[in-house]
Amino acid sequence: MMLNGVWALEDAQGDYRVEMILPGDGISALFAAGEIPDPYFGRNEHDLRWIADRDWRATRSFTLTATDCDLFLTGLDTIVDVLINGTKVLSAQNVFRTYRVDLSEVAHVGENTIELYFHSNTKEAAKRYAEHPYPVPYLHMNCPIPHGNMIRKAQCDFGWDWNIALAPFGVIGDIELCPQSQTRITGVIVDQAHDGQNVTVTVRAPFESCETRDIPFEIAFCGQSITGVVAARNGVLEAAITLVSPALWWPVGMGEQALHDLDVTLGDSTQTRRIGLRDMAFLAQKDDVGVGFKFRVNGVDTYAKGANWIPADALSGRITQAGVRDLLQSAVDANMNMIRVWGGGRYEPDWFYDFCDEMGLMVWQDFMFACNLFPADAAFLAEVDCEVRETVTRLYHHASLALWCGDNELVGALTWYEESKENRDLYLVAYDRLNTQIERALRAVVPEANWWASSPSAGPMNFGDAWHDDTAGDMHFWSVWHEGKDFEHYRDIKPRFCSEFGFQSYASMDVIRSFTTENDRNIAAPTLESHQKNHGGNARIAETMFRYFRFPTGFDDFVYLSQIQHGLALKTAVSYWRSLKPHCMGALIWQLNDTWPVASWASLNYGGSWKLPHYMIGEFFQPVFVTIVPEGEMLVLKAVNDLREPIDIAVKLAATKPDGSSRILVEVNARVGPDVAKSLAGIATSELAVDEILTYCWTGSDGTEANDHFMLRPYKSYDLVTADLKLEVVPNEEGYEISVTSSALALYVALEASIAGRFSQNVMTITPKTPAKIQFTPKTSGEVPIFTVKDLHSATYG
Ligand code: BMA
Repeated sequence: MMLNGVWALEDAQGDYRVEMILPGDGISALFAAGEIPDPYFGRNEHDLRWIADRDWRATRSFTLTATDCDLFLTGLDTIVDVLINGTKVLSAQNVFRTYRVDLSEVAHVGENTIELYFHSNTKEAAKRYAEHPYPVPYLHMNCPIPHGNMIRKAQCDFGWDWNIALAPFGVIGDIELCPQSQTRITGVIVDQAHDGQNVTVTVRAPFESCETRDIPFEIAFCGQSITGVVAARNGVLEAAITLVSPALWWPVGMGEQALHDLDVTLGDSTQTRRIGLRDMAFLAQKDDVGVGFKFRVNGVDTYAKGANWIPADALSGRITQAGVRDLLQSAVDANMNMIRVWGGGRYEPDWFYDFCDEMGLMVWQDFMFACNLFPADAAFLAEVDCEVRETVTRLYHHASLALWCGDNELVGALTWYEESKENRDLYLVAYDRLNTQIERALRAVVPEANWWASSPSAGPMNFGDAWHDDTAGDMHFWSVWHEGKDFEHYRDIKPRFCSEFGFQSYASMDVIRSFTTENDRNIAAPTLESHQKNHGGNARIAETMFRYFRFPTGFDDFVYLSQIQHGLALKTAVSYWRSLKPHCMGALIWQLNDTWPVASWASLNYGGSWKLPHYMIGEFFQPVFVTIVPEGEMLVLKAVNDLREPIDIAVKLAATKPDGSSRILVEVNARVGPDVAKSLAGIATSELAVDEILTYCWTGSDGTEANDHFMLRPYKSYDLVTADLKLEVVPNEEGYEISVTSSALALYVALEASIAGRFSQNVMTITPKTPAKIQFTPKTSGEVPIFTVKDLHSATYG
């Protein structure tokens, strides 16, 4: 019996009494009841922090016909007492765990009450901080609400450089009553051994039982089954099945995502998992340069293209499966094959990883520790131990699961705080205790798991600056955004694997409209400043525009250009790093999604629509891709092929003037082998006249057709002319086909529709000779959209 649904919520002072839907959070409940305004609108956030400072109580009743049942509670957020008929049965203190409570002694046949007493998380965190024998610092810059690091709750709930700070309370998972069974399977852990053709699947199912006789079991997988009996009362059921040449699971773009049901039955308990068969190797090996970092799937080295994932919403009550699926699908649609579940959020629910399995999206899974320092006393470590074991047991079987990573940026964080700078010994030892505890708990469940101690890291036992070390391990390369370096600086490094880098932009206009009034729509308006959580972020966006562009004309031009420069920053990095393959084997953009409407590094808007950079990502993550790499006085044309077969590629490179007139410089036809980056041609920069830019297009035998441009100097130094863009819109079955023509060179041509939907491409280089045809697919049918268009000239030369 699910106890999800409607509960009664009241604060301990008795001021509020509203309905609360579980799973859900208290702030969403207060908003739904009309007690508070929309937290995401305007500057409302700042008037709502009192909610987290109170204690709250959620109650409901339920009827039992028998009392021998267990209560399962997942995602109690966070310091929560559970009372049944007034008797306390649980004191929970870790949102990342599932708790089980035996109700047989406290419940009765008939009506019972359950109460969740939510202690103020902020007060409890502050109390723990005060009681701790030495100060445990947290990142003030990110977290307006202090001391979140003292409790096991999503760290970004206390604010982050992209998050609203509300420290919500509630329940993130299910509350379920189950009849006590004789036998209970508590996990299904699946190991795979691939020997080229055959796959041996070893299933380990820990269980508890109060049976007095032998317990029969059956494990059924891919048409085979193993049966037998176990004599033990508690233990691990273990069996292996070997399959000959089974259909394998591949990351998207490399093959199909075959998934097979695995059924494990022990006595009266059955568990089912969907298993994808794949050999997921993580290789961090010493080489001539330093330490490599790559994934090898089914024997094939795989360039990881992806982004970092943060929680789908700041308020868990607003998260839906459909919304999350849509965000992940957008990652795949932009040619990504990996997502990093970042350590300042949460372990996601089972269905999240099911979606990733289905979509072929590899998952890099952090453990939930980020940027702050953390306690390392016995009680804290005991919580961590339970959390890690439960999480690994729950998630390990997923085909998409590629890597377990100890934390986000905790090694670097040792250098950020006065306390840890002054007494590095203490904090380094505490860090190592925590990190070792995480690794031990992981290995206790899966000895052979793919493990990386921290991100970024230059490798085992290396506690140096992995942010800037491009010889070893993974990097978080933030010099362009956080240190204000030029975009070109992305080409000064050769990462082995860049697991974080990014640039910010504003949310799209429709999203901005959703949280502002007319007066707020100005880059310096207090509401827009409040919807920018990175100190100096708006100034960095504006200042970067000065470096590269003429200044935009109106507010919506500014928003447009912020997104173009966001995409340009990412493209500069990725197109170069992909050309370094196999030295560099991955680029994960910071960040995919937003938790609320905010200016941020996300390429998707809050709500899931595509910002312009997301369209650009789709282009520069294409499996067959051509780019220009400046090398001294030369511009080198490079092709990258991520496919497993060779392709024939034809590239035309021209010098084009702002009026659209152009002359061909190079035409090449080349065969590019599987999985390589290759130089195709080079031209001297001196071949370009001062007002010429490079335009180039390529076609691949795999069907790729694309084009791009490259400028030697900042855009602002070219005298662009009006391109007189014309749209011709023809309705068709899926929506609308739009033809765009221009009378001159038009850069960063971007379409906008008055209704929600997706363009087949956007952000285009259009010349009189190369018009564009775009499909627009509305999200819902009905209203006829109005299309508008911008390009660099219209937005910045007005
Ligand atoms: C990285 C992340 C986050 C942060 C982002 C942008 O370091 O790990 O902590 O939001 O940078 O600053």
